[in-house]
Amino acid sequence: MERTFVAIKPDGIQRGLVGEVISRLERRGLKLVAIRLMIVDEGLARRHYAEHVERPFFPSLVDFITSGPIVAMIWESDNAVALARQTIGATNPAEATPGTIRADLGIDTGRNIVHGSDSPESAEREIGLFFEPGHALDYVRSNDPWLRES
Ligand code: DAT
Ligand code: MG
Repeated sequence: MERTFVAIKPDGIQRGLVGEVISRLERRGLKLVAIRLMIVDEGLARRHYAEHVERPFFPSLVDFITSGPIVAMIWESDNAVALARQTIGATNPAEATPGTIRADLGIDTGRNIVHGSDSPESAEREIGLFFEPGHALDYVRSNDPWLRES
């Protein structure tokens, strides 16, 4: 089992898309194991997006992600990182595949609703930034045998 970090960004909350985003990941079959409604401060924003520090859009990205509450989550499944990224869609909603969250719900790269870790290593790092160790729950879902053959 793999875990990935997904966050509904401030635009997703302000537009009332929290349920929609969670529902899409749930229906895909991923399992929610941790969730937190929170404000990201500038320090956390800069650490989370550290790989982009030299990019021209970095200051507006930090402003945006700190502009209102986000929903930070950990989702679990086989291949969770890739599956969540696939359900989320490409970075630019205008280029994302229809059927993905970003294509169906957005139009602009700077307002693309949701974050998803891009690798298992990023997921581990990002989970560590947003959650205390041991915060994620281990639990059995009764429909798992209907979702996975083994
Ligand atoms: P992703 O969120 O798909 O992993 P990323 O890691 O390359 O994409 O970038 C992080 C976020 O930064 C992205 O969700 C939106 C913003 N961003 C990326 N490229 C951008 C650009 N060219 N102009 C404005 N914002 C951008
Ligand atoms: Mg990224």
